[in-house]
Amino acid sequence: MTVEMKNKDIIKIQNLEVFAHHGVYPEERENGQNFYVNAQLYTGTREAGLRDDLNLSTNYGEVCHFMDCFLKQHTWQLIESVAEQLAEAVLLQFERVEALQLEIRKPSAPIGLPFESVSVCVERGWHTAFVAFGSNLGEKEKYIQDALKELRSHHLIRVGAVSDILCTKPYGGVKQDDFLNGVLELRTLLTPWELLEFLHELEQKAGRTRELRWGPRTLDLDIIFYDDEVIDSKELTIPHIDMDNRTFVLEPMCQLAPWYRHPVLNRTMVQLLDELKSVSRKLL
Ligand code: A4P
Ligand code: MG
Repeated sequence: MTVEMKNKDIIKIQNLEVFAHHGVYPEERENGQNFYVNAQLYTGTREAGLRDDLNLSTNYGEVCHFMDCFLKQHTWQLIESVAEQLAEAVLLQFERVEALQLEIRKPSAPIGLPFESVSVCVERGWHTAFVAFGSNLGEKEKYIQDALKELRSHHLIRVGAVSDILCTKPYGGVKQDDFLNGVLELRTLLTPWELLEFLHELEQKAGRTRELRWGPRTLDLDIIFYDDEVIDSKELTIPHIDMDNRTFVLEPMCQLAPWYRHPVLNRTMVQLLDELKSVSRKLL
């Protein structure tokens, strides 16, 4: 999966030298060695460039000092961990950085053969997801509000706009109580699978049991979109497989992002809702 780079502008840092204590062997962790960091920060530079104003950009000096401190303060065995943790820390610390490519080089790795350098490269960034929520059992409103609170307190998730909460008739043929439904937008550093896992945890916290497909539930959290990704796997289908047949998803989506285009159906949310309504009219 590649990070969506909406911004093509790059601030590049090459071969920042940091003396630190990462390594599998105890002597590496004790004695330390030089690491070299190459970073490409994806961050809009146009406004700052036009106005010649550092406040509108990311200060590369601050980024270098931050990376130097971070790598010195921690100790990991693997340069995979160094890269992973440093990428996350930079993305959390510098809000204008949307994504980054990071290479951690370790030219003095204890390999016992002549070599120039080993390195790990990662590409990480913020992703935008739309999550639909629904409840039709027990304290419906409370389950939804509790989930929103948990989502807001996850350090790798930034909840943005939340739609109105609608009362909707059950869809899918199972006789059951009315639903409360809505959609929220979030930005996250989690992968789609990690986000799904967290949503499942929240469903479990709400006492969700899975007895009947499409049956009553205390809390249902579905990923509708994750950037423009198209994912078909055993546990996850993105865009959500049935969203275009559900007014209780399309109406809140139209409130949040009417212009958003479904990456497979190639229709905006407004178009999908209009089409669904005209099909239902024809069926009446
Ligand atoms: N899964 C695959 N893709 C996704 C995705 N994009 N987001 C997998 C979330 N989960 C996804 O879901 C079963 C499995 O789907 C998950 O374990 C996950 O790996 P589930 O929520 O456990 O099972 P379910 O809810 O019984 O089935 P399903 O098909 O997910 O039902 P839905 O789509 O959740 O619909 N009527 C109204 N008015 N409002 C509603 O909210 N909801 C449903 C259930 C029926 N009728 C409704 C409503
Ligand atoms: Mg579900």
